[in-house]
Amino acid sequence: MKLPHRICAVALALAAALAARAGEELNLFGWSEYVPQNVIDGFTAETGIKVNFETYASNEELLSKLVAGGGNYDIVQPSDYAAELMIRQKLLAPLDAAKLPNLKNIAPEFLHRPHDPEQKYTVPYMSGTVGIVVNTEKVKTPIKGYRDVFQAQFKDRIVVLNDNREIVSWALDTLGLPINEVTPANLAKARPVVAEWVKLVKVFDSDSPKTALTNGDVDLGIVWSGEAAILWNQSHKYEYVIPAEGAHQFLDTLAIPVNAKNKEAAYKFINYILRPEVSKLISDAFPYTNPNVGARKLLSADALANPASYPKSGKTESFRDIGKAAADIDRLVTDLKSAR
Ligand code: N2P
Repeated sequence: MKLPHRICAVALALAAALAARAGEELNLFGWSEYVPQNVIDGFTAETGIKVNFETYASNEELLSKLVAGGGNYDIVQPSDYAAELMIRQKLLAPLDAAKLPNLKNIAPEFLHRPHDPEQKYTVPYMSGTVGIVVNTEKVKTPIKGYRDVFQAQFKDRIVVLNDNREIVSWALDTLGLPINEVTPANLAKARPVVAEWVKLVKVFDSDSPKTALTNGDVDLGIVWSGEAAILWNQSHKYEYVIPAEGAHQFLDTLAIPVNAKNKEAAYKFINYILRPEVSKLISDAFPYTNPNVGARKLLSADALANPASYPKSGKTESFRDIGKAAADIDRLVTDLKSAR
């Protein structure tokens, strides 16, 4: 065989191998503004696995799809409390740790948390808090807690997450009630507080609450820490405050639904995400609290000094699965929002 023919044969074999892999796909259902496109593209370039990416903006959206048996996903990205519910309802596949050697990169304090004590179903993705962001060029009074945000003088100058569980937890914290004790009695106490608050809010947005601040629509808000971290990187006039009453700290995870069709591809993707250099790309785009020790070593001093990504102090607490009470929260906030 002459050389050009040999090259041709090699090319054909390669094309065939690629075609064989062309069928491989991965259906990812994750939070919006959380998984950068360059990470997905890097994975596809390396593995040939095509990633179909669908997004949601709340755990409740994810759960309503999955609990109803809908969707055909290979990876989902529940927060801790939603993962806890999914484990309880047997919606997640137990993980084979042998297929996730890069799990060793996760710092121990992010493992074996109450939602998954045996670390059997979930892999930490990013952590963060929900806190107050203030445009200090526009707001001159000190803002330390929820009550300082929800003042009549800030009517129509506030953005908050479009997330019922979050909003109710701020009211519970303000009343000094435990955020995971969502009893009818506590909800009755929270109701008038939330009723007042929703009237003051201009924008409810969980996808990109930073946008209302950058385009000058609002001057302060209660947002995911990564959103506040992006604002801080744009300008230090945006201050991040962990509410004095207490803040919700979340640990978002990656997990494989029990009925996933492409489990091998899912393992490959999760293990890929756990590489320090890949995890660093996530932090670059969405500067939440990175639980990956190797990735943290790759972050710049500036990134690590971002007060929203890596707050130095503040009282924080995690959400737990609250079972049926979640529906009570939804009803309460939906009611009050429609009455405003
Ligand atoms: C990303 C939202 C992140 C975190 N847009 C909420 N748990």
